[in-house]
Amino acid sequence: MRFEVLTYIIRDGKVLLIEKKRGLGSGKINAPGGKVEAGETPEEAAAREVREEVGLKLREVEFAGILEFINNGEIHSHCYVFLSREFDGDPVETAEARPVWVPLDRVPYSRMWEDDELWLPLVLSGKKVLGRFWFRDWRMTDHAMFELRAHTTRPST
Ligand code: 8DG
Repeated sequence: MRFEVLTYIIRDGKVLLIEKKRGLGSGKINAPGGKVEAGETPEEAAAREVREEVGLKLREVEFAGILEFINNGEIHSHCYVFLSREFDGDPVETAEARPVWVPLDRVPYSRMWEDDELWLPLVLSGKKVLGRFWFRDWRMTDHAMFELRAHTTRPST
C-alpha cells in the first residue's frame, strides 16, 4: 500500500501552493507533498516534504482528511491531507517546486488535479473529508466524497 501526504499551509487569508516541477502531476498546481517513507508517520512525512519542497519548518499540522486515488482500476495511493497554520521561515523555490501564495478565494482549480475542486474548498474552510476518486489515464471518471463529522449519537431505546 502506498501512502502519500498533502499539506495546505494557510496564513493571512492565503494558502501556499506550488507549481510542481517534477514527478506525478508536474506542471500542475498542488500543495507540497509526496510519499510517506518507511518508519515515518504521515505527520512527519508532511513536515519533511514541506521542508524539502519549499524550505519551511512546520510547527503543527492538523489532520484534514483522507483521499484514495484509483487509476485504471488499481489503487494508486491513499493520501493524508493536512492543514498547517504555524510554521517558521519563508517559502523558497527548490528543484521540486515553485511556491506561490494564493488568496483562499482564488484557488486556480483549472490548473490543478480535477478532483481538487470537489474536496479542497471543504478542507480550506476547516472541514474534514473522506474521498475516493477514480481515474482513467489520470482523467477523473467518478468520485465518492463525504465530509467527516464527529457525531454524538444516543442509541434509541
Ligand atoms: P516524492 O518523490 O516527492 O515522494 O513524490 P513525487 O514523485 O513528487 O510524486 P508522488 O510521490 O507520486 O506524489 C504525488 C503527489 O501528488 C502526492 O503528494 C499526492 C499528490 N496527488 C496525487 N493525486 C492527486 C490529486 O488528485 N489531487 C492532489 N491535490 N494531489 C494529488 O497523487
